[in-house]
Amino acid sequence: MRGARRSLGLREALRRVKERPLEVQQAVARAYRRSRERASVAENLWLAGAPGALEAARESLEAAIEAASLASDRDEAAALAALGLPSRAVEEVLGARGSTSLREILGAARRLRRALGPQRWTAAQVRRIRLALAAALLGLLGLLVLFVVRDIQRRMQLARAPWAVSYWDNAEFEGSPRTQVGWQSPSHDWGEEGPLSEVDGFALRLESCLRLEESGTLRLRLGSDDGSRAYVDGAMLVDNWGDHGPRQVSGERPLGAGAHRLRVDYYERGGGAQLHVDLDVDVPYELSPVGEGCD
Ligand SMILES: [Ca+2]
Repeated sequence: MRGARRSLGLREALRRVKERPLEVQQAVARAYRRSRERASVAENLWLAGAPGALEAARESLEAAIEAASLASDRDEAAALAALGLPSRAVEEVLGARGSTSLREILGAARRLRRALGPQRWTAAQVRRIRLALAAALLGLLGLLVLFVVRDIQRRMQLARAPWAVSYWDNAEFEGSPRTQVGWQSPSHDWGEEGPLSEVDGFALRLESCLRLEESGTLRLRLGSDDGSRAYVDGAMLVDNWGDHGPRQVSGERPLGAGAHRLRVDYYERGGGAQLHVDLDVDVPYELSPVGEGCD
């Protein structure tokens, strides 16, 4: 019997919890929901490249540990603790910030061990647990390398792409932008969705450097749903602001030779979302990332 014993599945563990006193059932259910919700939030934030994913993943793990601490025996505890086993994205988040997060993982593992309470593990079980922890840490280290490589790629893209795009998760540009990415083209039609996780209620600021070989005239047309505005060297050129469906507004301005800073602000309140930026200059020009000489 002892030799044939296998770890309990989560479904069986949750069934067993239903036989426990009501307050224990409720506490496990709360921790279970929180763990699942935070894991989902962590995954969304991670996919969006946004801050806060690490914290959400940690909260998911801690909620799972809380559920495990309420278990009646070690099999049930192990199954409930498995709630905190993060999905692939969350694992990357946990492994993404170098030694700090690895320390967090080790800390969580220690807390989990304490939460499981006094154990009478067999030597074989202890070996298996150690092997599993070692394998998990090795896997996380691999994911850490992967994340670092991805982050370098993102930064390189931002440095090369002509449009630097700052993203706010509200339509009012309130607070700091949540993330910054590089776009080759400023025009997008998101339909009923958005560029990241927010379907409605987001804002973008696009910045680029327009370099003219000689004096010329810039014609700029903004089509957007909802509002958008374009600025050249800090002065507004096109005003297409306000809550509205797809609408185009154009403007033009003579510009001297050299570098000019372009900025397009855009926000989406609800419903469909699109932004089209059409540039036309009657002399040779190029768009490049905003940087030295274009401030
Ligand atoms: Ca809209």
